[in-house]
Parts: sequence; C-alpha cells; structure tokens
Amino acid sequence: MCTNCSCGTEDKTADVQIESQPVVATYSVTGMTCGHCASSVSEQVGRIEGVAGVEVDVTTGMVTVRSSAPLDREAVQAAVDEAGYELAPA
Ligand SMILES: [Cu+2]
Repeated sequence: MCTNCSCGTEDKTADVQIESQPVVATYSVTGMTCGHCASSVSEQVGRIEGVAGVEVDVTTGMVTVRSSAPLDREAVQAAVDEAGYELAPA
C-alpha cells in the first residue's frame, strides 16, 4: 500500500506520475557540422515555450528535446530555421 498518499495501490508507476514527466521527442537536423552549430540549434530550440532541455548530437544530427508538453513540429522547425539549419522530414 502506498503510504505517501494512501491511495491503496502498490503500483509505483501511476498514471499521474507518468504524465508529470517531461515529454521527450527526437528530431533530425541537417547541416550541423560543429559544436557551434549544435549550440545555435540548442539555443533556439531551447527558447520554445515549455522546453526543459535540448541535447544535440552533431555527428548524427539528432536533436533530443525535453519538454513539459508535446511540442508543435512547426515551432521546432521555425527554431531550427532561425538557427540556420533544416529540420529533416520525419
Ligand atoms: Cu558549426
């Protein structure tokens, strides 16, 4: 039995807990070649409302974005565009 909230369940992966976790989405960005590219993309994408963290892998072009809610693909595209790179089609 859960003693924290007295809900009576032994399941520690309750829906509420899952929903409160940040959303993680991965995007593919083309044109990045160095750490500066990565930080530009990371900075722009990080400005999108709700974004909690951005991880960029220059080698693979993968951009991992953590946010409190699912992001608008267009918002991510605009941010990547602003940084001077292109979001690869999903
Ligand atoms: Cu660069």
